[in-house]
Amino acid sequence: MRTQVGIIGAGPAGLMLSHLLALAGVDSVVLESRSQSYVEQRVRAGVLEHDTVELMKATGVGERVAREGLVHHGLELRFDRTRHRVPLSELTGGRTIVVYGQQEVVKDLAAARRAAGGTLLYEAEEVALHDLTSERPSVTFLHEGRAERLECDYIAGCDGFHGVSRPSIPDGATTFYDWHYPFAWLGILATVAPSTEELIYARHDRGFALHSLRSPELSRLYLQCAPEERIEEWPDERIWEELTQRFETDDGFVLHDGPIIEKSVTPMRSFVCEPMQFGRLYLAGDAAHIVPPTGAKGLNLAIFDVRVLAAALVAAEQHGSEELLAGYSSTCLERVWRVQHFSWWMTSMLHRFSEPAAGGEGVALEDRLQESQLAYTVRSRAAMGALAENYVGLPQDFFG
Ligand code: FAS
Ligand code: PHB
Repeated sequence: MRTQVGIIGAGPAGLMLSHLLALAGVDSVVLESRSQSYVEQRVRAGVLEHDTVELMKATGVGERVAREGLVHHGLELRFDRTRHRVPLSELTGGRTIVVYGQQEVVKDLAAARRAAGGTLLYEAEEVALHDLTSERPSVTFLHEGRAERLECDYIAGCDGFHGVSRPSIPDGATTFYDWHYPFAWLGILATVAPSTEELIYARHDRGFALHSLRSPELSRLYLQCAPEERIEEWPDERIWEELTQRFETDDGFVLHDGPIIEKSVTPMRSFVCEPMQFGRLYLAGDAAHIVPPTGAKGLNLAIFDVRVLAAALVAAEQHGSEELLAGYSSTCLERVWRVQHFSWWMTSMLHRFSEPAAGGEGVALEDRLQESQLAYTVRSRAAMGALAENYVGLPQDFFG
């Protein structure tokens, strides 16, 4: 098999890259190790930045997100039993976020690739990358029982954190920045109408909680738990009891509970691989960086990467210029570190890092710092503006 760009992974990064390349007349083949149904049902992100949605609309895959996506103009910070609204659009010249499930984005992109005659090979096994520093890198894999070799000009590693691309780079050619947080998120999907119009980020002595949503009938909620937490220890009643406590207010907020149809525990880490390229292999999305989901940034950052990569690959394939490709990693890393900082900042402001001391004695200094950060953020227009502009997503050309 032969193509111009071999893409490993059919998540949001791989599919958007294949889509953008096709629009510019550059050929690609996408190899995905899981089945189509698995990839299109995997519950992950739910918040899309302003520019992610604008890109979907501008490239012909925005019809359904425009129809079914929930446009939000604000979010709530909740602490000390009190609500504080952050008017995102007012503070950012009208920019918004859209609540629309990641699996819906993946479905829309995959459907567009199929409609355009794109090559998406699911259940590709034993994917291995070769000759990354040559002019003709290749990928070998097993598909429908046949051994295949895909010859390419370039390879895009869009296979997530646990993929094969990043480990294909020789030791020493990259530097890893890696930090594990001392907690995780227990996430649920419940068939109950959301108890809120906008997302609620709650800081509580018992730990963080987030009320998000997927539709007027489907709620998505998360609570801070221990990294080694086991789902079996969390029957539905215990989850709703804990969430009810963490969202309590003095003005009578009621959290509606209902049947839980999905439960998962997500570890929290900040990870960056520098540079995001080796030879003719270019890493994008979770293959190169992981952010804690508190800032709702992972998917949006993956889309930013492939926007930059698509333009660079088109310039190389159609104009023979590798200048943009040479600058791919440094261009992305400016935004990657900004988003890393914002996600760490949101996580640090809203999660408990220490066990609540019995009877409040010896409350940790960090608790006081968090309370001060929150109190300042909801009173200072400047601080709230900084949160808002990062949350809706900085403009694509923010770093020039
Ligand atoms: P993905 O992991 O999505 O896709 C990689 C693909 O590669 C997968 O389909 C995988 O099966 C495939 N693959 C792996 N190994 C392979 C191999 N050897 N060969 C072939 N294929 C292979 N981000 C947000 O922006 N907003 C949010 O609200 C948000 N919430 C989140 C909530 C949770 C619980 C989690 C876990 C993450 C959340 N994220 C959020 C982050 C998340 O969305 C990721 O950043 C996003 O999936 C990254 O997309 P990709 O880089 O395409 O990687
Ligand atoms: C989600 O809806 O899944 C979601 C929303 C906001 C976050 C993380 C996840 O910060």
